[in-house]
Amino acid sequence: MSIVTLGEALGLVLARRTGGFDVVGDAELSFGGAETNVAIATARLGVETSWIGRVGDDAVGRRILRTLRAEHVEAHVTTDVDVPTAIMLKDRPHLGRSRVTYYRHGNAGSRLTPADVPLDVIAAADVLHVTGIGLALSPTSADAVLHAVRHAREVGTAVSFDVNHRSKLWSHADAAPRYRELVALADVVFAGDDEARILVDGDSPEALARGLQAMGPALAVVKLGEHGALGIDADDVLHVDAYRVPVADTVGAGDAFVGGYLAELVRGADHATRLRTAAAAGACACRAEGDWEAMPTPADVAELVRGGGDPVD
Ligand code: KDG
Repeated sequence: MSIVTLGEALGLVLARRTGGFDVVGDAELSFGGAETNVAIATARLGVETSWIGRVGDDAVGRRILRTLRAEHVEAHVTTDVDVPTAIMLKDRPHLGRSRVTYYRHGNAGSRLTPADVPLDVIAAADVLHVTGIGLALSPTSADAVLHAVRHAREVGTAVSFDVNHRSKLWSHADAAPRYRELVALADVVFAGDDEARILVDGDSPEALARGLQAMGPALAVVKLGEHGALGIDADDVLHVDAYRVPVADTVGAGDAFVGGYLAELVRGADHATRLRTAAAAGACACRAEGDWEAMPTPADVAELVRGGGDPVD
């Protein structure tokens, strides 16, 4: 029972005070990246997990690898000696407004190529998880994602795809055909309702999920943020409510949700359990600042599920 994710991890410089980096100098360093966030989530939930990516030969890259080791995520990385690991800045110009600025173009993660993908690692895993960010970063990164996905299909590793649209990286028009290609190759697809609408028409979460499922995947999950999620598998359509928790930061919640769902999927859990753990994991991730720091353990999930009742209709 194991999961491998593939994508970019990048340094994260997080302002500690409101005011914007124009004037605020007080910051902390961590890292982010949707695919490493999912990897940390599944590892904390007890699933053997690895991550495939490319980092620079620098302090940020080494910090990412050190943390992944500490989180029991096995990293299969290419170290790029020519360019640094990408970074992103996250600040709050004023109360209620959060701002992200990427410095990632041309940096290590974007230079991932098919040659960086260890096919044996994909063959050995039960699930390969990728996102639309890897498709957006560069043509070689998109090729690497597709190479990994095609190999997974050939060897019987299930493919998980989270649309994860990033409007700072590309437009809906450029992204839509690439997402369609990936959805058609996936066994399970995740999308926010706004992301699903890039690909299909639908006036309800169920219609959107059915539209995604009609493109190929057996399982389609539409994430609805504070309104929970709706998932379709072969037999049923289930809605799960979001767990109500005090929110410190919602970044990483979608990745925690995916991690919770995939951890239960590889264990062979039923649809309701997959969605319930996903919703609980997403809520846990909101309870502290940071991309991955608040990813839950099984005990955190169990505590929330016990305290919050059974939210699956
Ligand atoms: O899902 C969290 C990610 O958005 C964040 O960690 C950084 O990969 C990232 C991105 O492109 O936004």
